[in-house]
Amino acid sequence: FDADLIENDSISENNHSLVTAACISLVDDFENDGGNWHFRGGWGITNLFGGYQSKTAAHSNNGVLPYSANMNATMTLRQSFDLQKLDSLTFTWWATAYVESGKDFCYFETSTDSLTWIPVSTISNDRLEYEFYSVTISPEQAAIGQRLYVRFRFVSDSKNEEIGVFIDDIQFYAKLRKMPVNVKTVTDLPQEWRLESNFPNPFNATTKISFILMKPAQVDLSIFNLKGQLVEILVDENLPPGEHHAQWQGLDHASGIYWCRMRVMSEDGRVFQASQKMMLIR
Ligand SMILES: [Ca+2]
Ligand SMILES: [Ca+2]
Repeated sequence: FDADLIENDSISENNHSLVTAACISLVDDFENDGGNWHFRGGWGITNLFGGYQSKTAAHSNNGVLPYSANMNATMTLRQSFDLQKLDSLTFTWWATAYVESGKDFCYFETSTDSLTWIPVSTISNDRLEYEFYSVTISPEQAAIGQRLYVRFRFVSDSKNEEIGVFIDDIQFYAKLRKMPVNVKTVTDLPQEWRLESNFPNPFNATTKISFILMKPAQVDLSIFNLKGQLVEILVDENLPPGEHHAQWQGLDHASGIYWCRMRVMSEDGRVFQASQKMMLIR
């Protein structure tokens, strides 16, 4: 895995408190081996067919076509995640599938004990091109020490075997729980807005910035370079409560670190500000 630790600082001007959060972004493009995964019942790595953007991909029958009847093959990530430390965990991947419709399936499943598994996403059948999948898990009621395990599971019935399922460029994006520097002050933080970490980060062409408003507010979301110069204004308007998204196209800009700054003016005139670092890699 390529692991990046990205620090975000979010500062509330009115409360003199500092909240820090970190993100861990992990990517597996299967170009080396399948060492991050525990394969059972058929899954394996293949370069016999095109992967997503490059050759190697995981295949539901180790590159052998067609797949077998009565398969129950699993590809389980060796790493598990401590749910207590996470605010959210997002899994994304690219997949293409040619399987008997309504009879043979590929699921993405999660478990907290690696015994009982719950399907949370199904890879659709007969896609001519790789399709993007995204699953976000928000572990709000995690018990102390509770971990999350993830796997892909391919099942086939007794007849009509087809080409199978290819999966590539799996990404895990873990947003770590915010660690308050001063707990007493942080409990007084107004829960009126939140700037989420942009995704992906680092990014190459486009990154998505999300924020949440609990109440209507005037929002200014702008990009600055490291010299503090304004690069682009993404949002400058009155917005209703809810989750909002903005995209920043990095194509016209040089590689490097940029700041995304969110200023929120609430209806009673209070101003809050938060910034986060974004890395553009061209
Ligand atoms: Ca690949
Ligand atoms: Ca079948």
